[in-house]
Amino acid sequence: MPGLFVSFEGGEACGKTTQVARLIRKLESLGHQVFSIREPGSTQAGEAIRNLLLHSDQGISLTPAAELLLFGASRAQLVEEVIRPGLKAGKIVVADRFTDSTTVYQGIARGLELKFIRELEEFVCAGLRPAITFLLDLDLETIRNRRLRRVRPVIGPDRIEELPLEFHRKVREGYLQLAGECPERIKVIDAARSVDEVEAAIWKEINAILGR
Ligand code: Z5A
Repeated sequence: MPGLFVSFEGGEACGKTTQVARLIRKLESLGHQVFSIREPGSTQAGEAIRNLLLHSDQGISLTPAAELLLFGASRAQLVEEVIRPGLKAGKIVVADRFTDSTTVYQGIARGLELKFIRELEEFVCAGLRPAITFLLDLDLETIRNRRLRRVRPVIGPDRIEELPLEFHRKVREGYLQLAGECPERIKVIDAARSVDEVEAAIWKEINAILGR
């Protein structure tokens, strides 16, 4: 496909939203056609699923299997409605989370079967995957501090953020394990540095891809 697909991954409050916005601004200033998406969400159906998964009282008792399938449903809609058309039109698509989140959160941290998760990914994405993924790696203590400082709308922590520290430790280790398995695609970025330093590290990689 002619466009470029970029994704950002990491534990909560690692700086994805901040860096996605900066990357979009920089690419636009250089004349690229670019847009961002977030997962779950970024379609009408996806945003409704997001609310159910993360915020609504109706989602509190979701089982791990139901959770997995809902993340998959949101992604299926997003891939067909937004990502593929964008890439076909030659645009740069920047995703705040994609399939690696499911592998790590539902597979490695929740313990659902990884083989089925890969099959589901293939069913939903049919070979579509980011050309490059930035894993913003952050230790749990810094995550905690950033969470406390974060200015949040009144809704408070989401259902997954409220899971115990042990879950979030598995998330961090899971991401690093995945990055070790896919070193060509997943670039580990030390996200404990300043916003400007993280941005510069990301730009170095993107610039190299755009220059090819
Ligand atoms: N999930 C899943 O389980 N399975 C899936 O398949 C998918 C998702 C797709 C979605 O939440 C939840 O769903 C997520 C995983 C799960 N739950 N968790 N945990 P989300 O992606 O919408 O939200 P999040 O992951 O919790 O991220 P966030 O809260 O939006 O944070 P962020 O985007 O990574 O960070 P930020 O908002 O840019 O920054 C956080 C704060 O730190 C903010 O105050 C910034 O100003 C500050 N910040 C950012 N960078 C820096 C630096 N470098 N230094 C100092 N301070 C900084």
